[in-house]
Amino acid sequence: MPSAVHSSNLLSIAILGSGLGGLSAAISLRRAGHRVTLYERYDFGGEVGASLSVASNGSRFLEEWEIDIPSAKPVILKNLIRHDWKTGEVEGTYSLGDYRERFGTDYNNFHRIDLHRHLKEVALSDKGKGQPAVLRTWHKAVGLDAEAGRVTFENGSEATHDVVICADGIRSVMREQLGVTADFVPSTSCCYRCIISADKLRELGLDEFLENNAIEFWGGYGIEKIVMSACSDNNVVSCYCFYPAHKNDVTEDGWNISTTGENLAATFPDLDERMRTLFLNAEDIKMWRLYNHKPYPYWAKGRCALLGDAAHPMMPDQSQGACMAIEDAGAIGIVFSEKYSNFSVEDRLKLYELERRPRATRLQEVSKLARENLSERIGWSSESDRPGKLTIEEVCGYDMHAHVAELVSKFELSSKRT
Ligand SMILES: Cc1cc2nc3c(=O)[nH]c(=O)nc-3n(C[C@H](O)[C@H](O)[C@H](O)COP(=O)(O)OP(=O)(O)OC[C@H]3O[C@@H](n4cnc5c(N)ncnc54)[C@H](O)[C@@H]3O)c2cc1C
Ligand SMILES: *[C@@H]1O[C@H](CO)[C@@H](O)[C@H](O)[C@H]1NC(C)=O
Ligand SMILES: *[C@@H]1O[C@H](CO)[C@@H](O)[C@H](O)[C@H]1NC(C)=O
Ligand SMILES: *[C@@H]1O[C@H](CO)[C@@H](O)[C@H](O)[C@H]1NC(C)=O
Ligand SMILES: *[C@@H]1O[C@H](CO)[C@@H](O)[C@H](O)[C@H]1NC(C)=O
Ligand SMILES: CC(=O)N[C@H]1CO[C@H](CO)[C@@H](O)[C@@H]1O
Repeated sequence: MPSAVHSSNLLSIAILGSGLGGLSAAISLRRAGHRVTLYERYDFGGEVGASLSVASNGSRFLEEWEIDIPSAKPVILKNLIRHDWKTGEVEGTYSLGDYRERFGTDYNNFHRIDLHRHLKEVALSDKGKGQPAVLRTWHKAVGLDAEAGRVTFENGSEATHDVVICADGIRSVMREQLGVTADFVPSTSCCYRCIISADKLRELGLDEFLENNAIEFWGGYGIEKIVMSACSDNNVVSCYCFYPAHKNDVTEDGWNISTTGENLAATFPDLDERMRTLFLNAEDIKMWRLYNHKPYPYWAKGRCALLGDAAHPMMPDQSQGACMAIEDAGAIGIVFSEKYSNFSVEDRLKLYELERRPRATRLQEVSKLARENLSERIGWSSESDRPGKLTIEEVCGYDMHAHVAELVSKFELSSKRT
């Protein structure tokens, strides 16, 4: 049964794209009392992905939304570990020991597919606060009238909603429909993602990688870097392997371009032998072309706004892409809560942009800085050795509810002035 909702706040909201961003927004908006329809171009057959870490300010929203986090099978991170590139010897450990005490939640490391599956269940479930969202698969959005809130799909059908959230990923087509042209260049880095099962690792005598509850790094000063972590209740180990793009110049684009363990191992000839063994036995290996996107001039127009990678694609080097999409979803839920129901749709979306754009832009910038300098990554950067450097405190000590309220007071002042 839908729970009681103040009817003046009830809106019909479309979300275009049901990745982690779109699904999170569906959850926050149904909880805020709205009728949500998700439109997704595919049907999730053959979903792919590797590990995604969700730091406290993303996890905070998962808790706020009453997500049953254990059923998305996280590994709770306790350490960051740095290895010597060639020998694999441990060079440094940053303990996250008191993380929950300091930041209020665990530092959860999920497999993308586990988190996606669970968020989808929660968004569509009869249980939980608000009305279940409706999911329409095989609905590829191709056109958008921002003022009218009208979406056109590939087969010519249309839908009109009070609000349209465009969560259609880094290659967003809806972004262009809002008049934003992406300004981006291919990075000089590419990345392999691979996963290997715990059973396989045990067979190979590499059980040690299953016991650390850590994100483990090799390299990271310069383009080459390996980032390894376990996810899926410690049943899967996932690696991101960054290398100079010229080595094989992936030109294809997408999340599902496969390659072989031989190619992967050959890319890193002088790496720790244990990692090369892992690569040769990896079970699923994908190539990932990286791009540097400049921040977009605006996110909101009329009844529409961008969210997640569509709004702020970033380098993966601060592990904040999924977290930022979850934070966006948190913000959209706050501005569309009962508390701000006397604002127009247009103003609420502007408020969302004001809340989110500066922080996401900052994360985009510092993610780019961390691409070739591990010392810029949060966790390795707590001691302030450069003014303005991103720290764990800045990322995780951010109180969005209070910040939105503060923006609203300024927002009202500025609208009174004009
Ligand atoms: C298949 C896949 C695998 C990924 N694997 C990893 C990974 O291993 N590691 C990592 O760090 N990040 C990965 N990512 C990216 C990561 O999920 C995002 O950076 C982050 O979660 C933000 O998500 P998002 O919802 O904004 O975008 P995305 O996760 O990209 O989701 C966008 C969604 O919109 C849909 N869509 C696109 N265009 C349209 C359209 N015109 N109409 C309707 N629907 C549309 C897509 O099918 C997709 O479901 C992956 C993304 C995808 C889609
Ligand atoms: C990804 O590629 C594999 C084959 O390499 C295929 O079986 C799977 O369906 C693909 N997934 C998607 C979402 O396209
Ligand atoms: C488009 O696809 C939807 C969903 O499958 C269907 O309901 C609708 O009738 C189709 N419209 C046209 C014009 O084919
Ligand atoms: C909305 O209501 C609050 C009081 O609850 C008031 O301070 C604010 O000015 C109102 N805003 C608008 C746009 O009407
Ligand atoms: C890497 O980052 C650290 C910390 O900000 C900085 O002191 C150092 O100069 C950077 N190194 C390079 C090569 O830019
Ligand atoms: C928006 C949000 O959840 N912010 C939180 C970030 O983390 C700090 C520390 O735990 C909390 O105080 C904030 O509420």
